[in-house]
Amino acid sequence: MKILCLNGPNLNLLGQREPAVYGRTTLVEIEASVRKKAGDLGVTTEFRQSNLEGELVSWIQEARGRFDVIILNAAGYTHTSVALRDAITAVGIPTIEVHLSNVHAREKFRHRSLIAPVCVGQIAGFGANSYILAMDAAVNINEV
Ligand code: CA2
Repeated sequence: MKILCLNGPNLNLLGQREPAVYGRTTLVEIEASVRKKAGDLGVTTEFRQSNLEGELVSWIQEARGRFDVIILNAAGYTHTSVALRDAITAVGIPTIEVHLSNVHAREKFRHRSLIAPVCVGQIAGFGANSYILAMDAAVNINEV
C-alpha cells in the first residue's frame, strides 16, 4: 500500500508559533513519526507540504494510479476550497481528513469542512497523533 500524506498552508510553521493551539511538534518531526509508522505497518508513504492551493490540487490529481490512500490536512483550505473537494472527487482515491486541533471546539468558521463529505472520515483533535491514527485508518480502509 502507498499512502500520500499532504499538508496545506502554514503547517510548515508548526512548533514555531501558537504552541498553545498546535503543540510544539514540528512538521519535520511529524513526518519522521509518519515514516516510522509506515515502516511498522509495512506500507510506503510520501509526505509533502504546500502553501499553494493549486499545488495541492495537482498533487491530488497526480496521485491517481500511484497511491492507494491520501491523508490530507488541508489546513485553512479545509474550510474554503471547492477546488480541493473537486480534486478528491475526481481522482476517486479514498481520502482521510486530518487535523491537529479539534476544529469543532474552535471558531465557528472551522466547523464547516468543504472536503469532509468527499472524504472517508475525519480525525481531529489528537495533535500530531492524529496523523498516526490516520495511518492506522488508512491500512484498514478496505474494511470500511
Ligand atoms: O488543526 C489543524 O490541523 C488545522 O488544519 C490547522 C490549520 C487551521 O486553519 C485549521 O482550521 C485546522 C492551520 C494551520 C496553521 O498552522 C500554524 C502553525 C503554527 C502557527 C500558525 C499556524
